[in-house]
Amino acid sequence: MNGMRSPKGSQLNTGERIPPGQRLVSRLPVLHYGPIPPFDPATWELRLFGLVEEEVVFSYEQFMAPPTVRIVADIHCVTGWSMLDTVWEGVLFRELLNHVRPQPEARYVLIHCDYGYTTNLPLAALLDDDVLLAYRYNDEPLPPQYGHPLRLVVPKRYFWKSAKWVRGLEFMARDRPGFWEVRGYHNDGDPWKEERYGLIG
Ligand SMILES: Nc1nc2c(c(=O)[nH]1)N[C@H]1C(S)=C(S)[C@@H](COP(=O)(O)O)O[C@H]1N2
Ligand SMILES: [Mo]
Repeated sequence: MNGMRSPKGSQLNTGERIPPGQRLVSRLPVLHYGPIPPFDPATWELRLFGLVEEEVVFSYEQFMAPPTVRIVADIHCVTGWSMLDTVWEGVLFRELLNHVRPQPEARYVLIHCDYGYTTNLPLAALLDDDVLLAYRYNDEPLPPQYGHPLRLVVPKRYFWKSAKWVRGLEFMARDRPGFWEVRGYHNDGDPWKEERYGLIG
């Protein structure tokens, strides 16, 4: 496509940032299953449940209170596009552990979204310093199609793990595959290892 490639010089610089089998795009494509959910700040909540000492429910206002961080991340979609230097602001996932205490057996998290979309990650992976629950993108409020009011951003995994419209975090002792993981996508989804598809399907 026209205008999708960087000029020659910067392509050399950015080449080592593009995992195998990926091509660069300059705008974030909109990709999801199903419709964009409606948002009502009065009824929206984020639920932290499962293997936690005590369940926590954040209202929209409460969730906006913890300190904000800003990350610049390269993201890679399993369908083959990559985008460099995306800018996200929100709350670090690991900051949530100041608000909820996972039980010692909790080793995995299932992310629950509106309309039943889910994705699974090891708790350890979510504690990385670049994993964010984001509510701003490129210095603007997160647009509805990109997950408003809240999405997960996990730069080290293919982008289907970066769940939009997040409503619940379920702490679990055993791993449980999410929406795409059940349908044949790889359980881990590391772009640098080209973990696109799993063993099922
Ligand atoms: N809730 C929800 N989150 C989702 C999806 C979805 O279908 N529902 N699709 C995933 C996939 S497959 C991709 S590639 C990215 C796309 O994010 P974007 O539309 O912001 O580029 O969202 C991910 N998060
Ligand atoms: Mo995707």
